[in-house]
Amino acid sequence: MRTDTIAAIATAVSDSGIGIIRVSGDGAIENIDKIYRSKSEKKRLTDVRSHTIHYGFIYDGEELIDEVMVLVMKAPNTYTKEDTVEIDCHGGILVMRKILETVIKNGCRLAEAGEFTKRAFLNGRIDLSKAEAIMDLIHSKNEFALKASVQQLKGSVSDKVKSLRGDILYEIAFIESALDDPEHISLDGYCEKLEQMALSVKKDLGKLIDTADNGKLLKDGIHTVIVGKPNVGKSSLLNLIVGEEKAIVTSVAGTTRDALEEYVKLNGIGLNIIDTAGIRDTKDEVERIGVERARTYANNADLIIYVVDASRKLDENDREIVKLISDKKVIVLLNKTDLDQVVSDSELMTLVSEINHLRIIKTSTKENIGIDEFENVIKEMFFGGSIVVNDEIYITSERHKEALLEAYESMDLVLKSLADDMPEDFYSIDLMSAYAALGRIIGEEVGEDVVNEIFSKFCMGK
Ligand SMILES: Nc1nc2c(ncn2[C@@H]2O[C@H](COP(=O)(O)OP(=O)(O)OP(=O)(O)O)[C@@H](O)[C@H]2O)c(=O)[nH]1
Ligand SMILES: [Mg+2]
Repeated sequence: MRTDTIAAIATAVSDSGIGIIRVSGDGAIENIDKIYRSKSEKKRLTDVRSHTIHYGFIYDGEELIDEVMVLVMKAPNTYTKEDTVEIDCHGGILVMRKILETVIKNGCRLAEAGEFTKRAFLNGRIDLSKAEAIMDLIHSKNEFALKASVQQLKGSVSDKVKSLRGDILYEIAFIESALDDPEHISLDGYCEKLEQMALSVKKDLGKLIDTADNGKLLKDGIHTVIVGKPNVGKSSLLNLIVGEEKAIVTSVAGTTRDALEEYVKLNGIGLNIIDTAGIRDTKDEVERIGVERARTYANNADLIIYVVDASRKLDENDREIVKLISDKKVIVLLNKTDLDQVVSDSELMTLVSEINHLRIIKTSTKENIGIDEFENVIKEMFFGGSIVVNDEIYITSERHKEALLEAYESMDLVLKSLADDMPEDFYSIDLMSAYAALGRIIGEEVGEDVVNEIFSKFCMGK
């Protein structure tokens, strides 16, 4: 069956040095041949060898559009495993669009977002976890994210998943054969062997799941929200961490109204850090909305930085804030310690006693005191002090984590059935579920809707 031929601009749609129009499908070479003319006008792209580059011009009928280089790559050694042509043109927006239009007029259709990579997946060149890794790689915001996605693209996640699935499948097959042919295959003593295997698979799954939370935080950054009463130094802190005067700082309480978000890197850890309006009861309509937003952001945060002004008495607003954040990871900054301290250590301890996950640091954003300690504390709080980004496999996708958790639970059920002396077909049902759950990570046993959802997040031309 012939596939339709898709085309898209593969480079950023902005004025740049070169632009690339990418074309893939059975008609790729023929279609582009219709609009390509070599200098001598004798060369036909349909005759050239695979993986070669050709200089020439793109014409729309008799109208010359651009001077180009054309790459011809025949299936199957291409990104999509289909015949692929790339047109390198001059990188003007208008030129790229005109070439794309001409390509489409000549038998191609506009590709959907991620459709090239989707074809690579559907044609079996990459599995789903690798396709996701390609997308992560493009969107990487820091070195960890980049490293983790390259590892995943190289197959770290799929290899591990495939090997675990292999182990599980072996047992399923063994049980099935033994049940089919009890005369020749005995299940005597098998339970101990299966138990060993189930324990070992469960342990491996547990290890992978444990990397998921850190993996996700390292990849996306820690969602950090600065909260506190008005005028305690929240915006000053943001500016200090970011290293720029991003937020307005004044001595007027209620300066920050709208939340302000910045991405910063501290010791290799990404923080999505949000400065919010000081929380207090207020009649001012605009400020009130700001305070509401602060509460919402605080609710969704991975980390709260609660700033307290050491030079002013604690009050009802502080108690209110503590209630809001008591089940979060919180770093309390006792700020303005360069001034006379009005808040005693014991008063502060009493105030924050209901917060479970807590560190307190004395700071002065004015004199840059305590900020180094603050950075170290973040590391300790989230990564046990050290971040090892070597060859360990990190799970960075929520989708993968869910599948691993499901497989983990199924293995647990296998162990339970063993402990309860259940009949063998009970084991195979749960082994099958674990096998299927793991299959979803690499794209086996996923529905079309999941596949479409994943690829729709890609950019055009990828
Ligand atoms: N002495 C001293 N003053 C500080 C310190 N940090 C901030 N300030 C001052 O405190 C005032 C308020 O600072 P901001 O950073 O605007 O405080 P905020 O918490 O963002 O205030 P709102 O946006 O109104 O909620 C400014 O005049 C700052 O210069 C500090 O560590 N020591
Ligand atoms: Mg502020």
